[in-house]
Amino acid sequence: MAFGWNSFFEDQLDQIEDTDGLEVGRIAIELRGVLEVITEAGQVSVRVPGRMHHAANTGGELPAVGDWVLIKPPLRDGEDGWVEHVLERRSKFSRQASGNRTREQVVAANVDRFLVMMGIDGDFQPRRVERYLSSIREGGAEVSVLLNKIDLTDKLAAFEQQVRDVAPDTPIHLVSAKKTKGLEQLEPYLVAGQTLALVGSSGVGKSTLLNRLMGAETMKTGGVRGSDDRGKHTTSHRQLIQLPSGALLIDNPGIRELQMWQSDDGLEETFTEISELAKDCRFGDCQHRDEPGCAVQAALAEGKVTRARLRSYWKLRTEQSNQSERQLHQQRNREKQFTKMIHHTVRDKHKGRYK
Ligand SMILES: Nc1nc2c(ncn2[C@@H]2O[C@H](COP(=O)(O)OP(=O)(O)OP(=O)(O)O)[C@@H](O)[C@H]2O)c(=O)[nH]1
Ligand SMILES: [Mg+2]
Ligand SMILES: [Zn+2]
Repeated sequence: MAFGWNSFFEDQLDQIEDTDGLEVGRIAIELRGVLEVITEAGQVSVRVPGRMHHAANTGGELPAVGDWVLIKPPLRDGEDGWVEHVLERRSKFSRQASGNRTREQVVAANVDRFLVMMGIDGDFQPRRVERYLSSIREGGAEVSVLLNKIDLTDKLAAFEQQVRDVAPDTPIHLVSAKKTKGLEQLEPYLVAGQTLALVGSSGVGKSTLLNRLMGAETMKTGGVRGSDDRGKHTTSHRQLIQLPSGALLIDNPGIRELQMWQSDDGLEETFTEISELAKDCRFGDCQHRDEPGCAVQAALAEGKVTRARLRSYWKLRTEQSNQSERQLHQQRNREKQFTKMIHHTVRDKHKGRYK
């Protein structure tokens, strides 16, 4: 089994009691509730059974593109199969799902390295990169930044510096997907069995890059949109494909607004210079605002940390703690409803809704 299968997943099979009649596969596409799974026998359409939805706590446990699953294949042609088990993930990148509910959406699972893409055009917003880096690192994957469309400027150094300021410890690659420039820098990532994923706003050139790496027009690409119709995306669903090198690449629809799900450690790793300084603050819980003996404020006064950087640290910190509070609140509500839920499940079972 290719597609990134390795001993981490293989070992889990021994822990599962009854695998009779089940097949192993990796989720390659998710489209309106139907998952396309790549198995040794080919591609199979499967659905997520109701009991998995019921058992899901935050939504993050539900199978996502990149997950390895055990499936029950369809009995007849034209029918869908079912997901039976989701194998433990090596990494995940989650965000708060759009809408008001506190709900985790896994953008992609089991990704080794995310490529955060930004264009040198209307989309250029370095502050957004900090958000991506925090969320991705929290989920345990590596990350690099791709600054695309370098053919559109002759002031490249200035753009690059702005990205470096927000991603001091992250590999940054300057490329033009369309003009096939700088792509040789990505070769070390394109190792057989490694899974990469492209993320970024709509129109930054994710699918264009995928096509270049694929050497074929696999994905549809589109124009860059004005602010009036930002809701439209050229790529409408996530898709995992195997590149000629044997590496796997997940193309994602553009993310309009990345609301963080969790990013405690991710934040610390993204603002390393601030977390380093913070060790010398007088108070362990220093917010680096106006506390006495704050090493971060001292560095700010000396010009070693920029105000913009500190401001964005505060902003993401606050967002993160609000999010944690909401999650905690929801968890409590769930516990309260637990007995009620069991009741319902038992009743539904009696109605024969479950196989
Ligand atoms: N000038 C220039 N244009 C590019 C480059 N890469 C991509 N584009 C153009 O940018 C537009 C958007 O490209 P896509 O690849 O569809 O962007 P995407 O990130 O996949 O967008 P969504 O699928 O909506 O998320 C297309 O018109 C591409 O031709 C580049 O390096 N330079
Ligand atoms: Mg696309
Ligand atoms: Zn401090």
